[in-house]
Amino acid sequence: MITVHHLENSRSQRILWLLEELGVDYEIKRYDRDPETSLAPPELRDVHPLGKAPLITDGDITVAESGAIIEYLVGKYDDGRLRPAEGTPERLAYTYWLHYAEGTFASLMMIALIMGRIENAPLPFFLKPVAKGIAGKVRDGYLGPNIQSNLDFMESTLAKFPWFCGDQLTAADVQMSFALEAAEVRADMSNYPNISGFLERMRARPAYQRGVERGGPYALSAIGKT
Ligand SMILES: N[C@@H](CCC(=O)N[C@@H](CS)C(=O)NCC(=O)O)C(=O)O
Repeated sequence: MITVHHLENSRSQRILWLLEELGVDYEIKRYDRDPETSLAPPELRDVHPLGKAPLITDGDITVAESGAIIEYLVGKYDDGRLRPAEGTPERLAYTYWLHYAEGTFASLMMIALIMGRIENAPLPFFLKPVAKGIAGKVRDGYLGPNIQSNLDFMESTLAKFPWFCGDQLTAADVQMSFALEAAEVRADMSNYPNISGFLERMRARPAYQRGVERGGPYALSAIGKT
């Protein structure tokens, strides 16, 4: 039996969605974030030294890092539905989006979150303008333009097809879902109807809904909106 070590309001939600799409039996061990720091509790380090979610255990095997978990689960349980065949353009797109999600876009969402935290930190009044000034420079000079060019790029991809690799949902869409859910609350998404359509299609899937139902309340922090 697979155990998903699921941290509330986190990337591990997408592993629940994937397992529901695959129709695989699993159990959930739920962990709460520290209410002050939002960090994972130390018990997650008993499962893996880095103590980050998601983690899965399958018998003696522990897998960390969402892309690796997705590849492990798809390799073991998919019948060709959620990972395009080797050697096809769809497979190359699958590999690209699977890596892009964490390798490029999620880090921008993380920087947005950190800038929001810096701007809202409880500092003495005379330090607040300094913190806001530094965060503002990062936003204007790096974060804002990069978020925009990445959203434009995803928007143009989703103008061609309903899912990132074409007409069929793949596990790369599952991997992309978390960073786009974060973008929904941390960026201005009003000019991105195709990305909004992707998120709507995702939320309409019974497997996604079952994953949310089993995972418990799911809401991402809006702190860090650009
Ligand atoms: N690239 C890793 C990121 C893992 C990660 O940072 N997970 C977050 C959850 S969204 C976490 O565990 N945060 C709590 C903490 O850092 O203590 C993955 O995709 O698995």
